Formats: sequence, structure tokens, C-alpha cells
Amino acid sequence: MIFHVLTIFPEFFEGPFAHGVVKRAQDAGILEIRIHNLRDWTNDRHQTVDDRPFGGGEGMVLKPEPIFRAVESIVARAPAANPARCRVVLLSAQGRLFHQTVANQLAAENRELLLICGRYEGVDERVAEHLADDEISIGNYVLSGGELAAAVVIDTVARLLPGVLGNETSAAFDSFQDSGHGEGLLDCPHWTRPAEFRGWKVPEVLLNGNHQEIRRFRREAALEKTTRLRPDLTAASRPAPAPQLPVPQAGASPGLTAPALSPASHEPASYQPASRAEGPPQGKIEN
Ligand code: 9WO
Repeated sequence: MIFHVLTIFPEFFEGPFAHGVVKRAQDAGILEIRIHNLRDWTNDRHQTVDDRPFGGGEGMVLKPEPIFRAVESIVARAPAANPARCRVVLLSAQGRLFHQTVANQLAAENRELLLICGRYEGVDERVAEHLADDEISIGNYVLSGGELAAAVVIDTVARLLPGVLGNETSAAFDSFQDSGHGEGLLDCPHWTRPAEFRGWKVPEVLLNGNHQEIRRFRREAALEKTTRLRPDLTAASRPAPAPQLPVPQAGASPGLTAPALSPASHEPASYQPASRAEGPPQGKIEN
């Protein structure tokens, strides 16, 4: 799969893809990441990519012309010269929310991906309206630009491609973080040596070699942690489809009695911060 990134900071991407799984997949020819400098598509000697916003206000806005020229040039150069072979995505805080199911779809689509990174105060809206096929946000927060978001999307999609994790049957068709502990559950906690560290002991069951007990323990631990930290992923947090028996409180009795997660649990739901987590109240994004 070929990923294109359009950015005014091409050097930004020297780091994120030079390590680990994504690096190996590039070396193996499974995927290719092509970074394009937006300034290469300017015509003036100052290589201007931005201008003042109509209507007034703070800061600058990325101009449409270099972005249109860049995208049309990159897409036309793609194999088969068929624009339908490349999905053009604008990364922005106003986009539809990125999550595992979106990543699965992008990985399974068999299309190149071109990610446009915004900067300054924003991107001329005609890019979203008339150039991009899609507008994606990686979360409910404001970044300084789309580059970090592009790196997140590429990493998430890349590891789903057949062969990247060594699994020829693509993980793209599995469920959200399929940990093997149950549909939609987050991964279970992990421990390694030493068996005792500063007085904290690794759960005994993991040391006894009884693999049936270990499987059961891991499933329960995954369920408990998901219920405690991510109640939004549990069936109990979903609105009832019809009048029914009272739904147990999320987190009230974690463990085996917790409700199974619904298959739709990869979809974003109202997020409640975990009790241990710190951070501002959820709601309006401010900067
Ligand atoms: C600023 C702002 C201030 C108050 C309320 C909402 C607000 N949204 C923004 C905003 O979206 N600023 C952008 C930040 C301007 C262009 C560069 N920025 C950006 C963020 N590019 N890409 C992202 C982004 C964020 C999350 N997921 C994907 C991309």
C-alpha cells in the first residue's frame, strides 16, 4: 500500500516511520510512504502557501492553489493514473472521528491514501469541499497541525496490512484490538520478570503453567480493566433499545458478571474519563 503525505514540514516524518513494525514493512516492500513538500507546488519565489483569512481574524490560512496542484499531480502520477485508486483525506479537528473500524476499512480498501496536513489557523474550505474525499479527526482535541494525526493514521492502517505483523490473513478484518479474550475487549494486562518487584507480585496464576486457568484469568482481567477504564466500550453504557430490565451500573461489579461488550463497541460513544485519569472536563474543545 502506498501512503502519500502532503505537508509543509516534510522533516517531521523522518522520525515516526523509521522504527519498528512500520520500518520493517517498508523495507519488505509491503508499504511505501511518500512525503511531499507542499511548497514544491508554489509558483512564487517566496513559495507562499498561506494567506490572510477572508472576513478577518487571527493568523493565516493555507491557500487552495498549491494544495489542489499537489494533490492533482500526486494522484495523476499514481499507478493506472486512475484517481479512484487514491483516497484523498484532509486531517482536521472538524473531521469524522478516526477509530479502529475506520482503519480497518482504509486498510481493506486496496487504494492509495493521500493525507493532507493542515497548519496555521486552518485550510481553505474548498479543499474539504471539492478536493478531499474524506475529512478525518483523530480525536476530540486541537493539534497544531495535521502531521501528528497523519502519523497516527498511517501507523494504525499499516499494521493491518497483510504481512506487516507476520500474519498473512489480514488483521483488517478482525474486530477492535482482537486480543483473543473476547470480542471488543481491550488487551489484558501483561507482566514479565521479576516475579516480585518492590514487593509487587505477579499474579500467581500466570506462573503455574495451567494454560486454561491463564486464559480465563486474562479474559477476566481484560474485562475488568475495560469496564473500569473504558465503560464507554461496554454494552452497559449504551442506551437501551427498548424498555427492559434494569441495566447493571458500569463498573459496579467488574469481573465475570460484567455484561459482554457489544459488537458495535468500536464505534465512538460518549466518553467518561476513568476515575484515576487526570485531565480537564470533557466537552467544548478550547485552546
Ligand atoms: C482551533 C480551535 C479553537 C477553538 C475551538 C476549536 C478549534 N479548532 C481549531 C482547529 O481545528 N485548528 C486547526 C489546528 C487549524 C489547522 C491546523 N490544526 C490542525 C488540527 N490540523 N489538523 C488537526 C487535527 C486534529 C485532530 N485530528 C486530526 C487533525
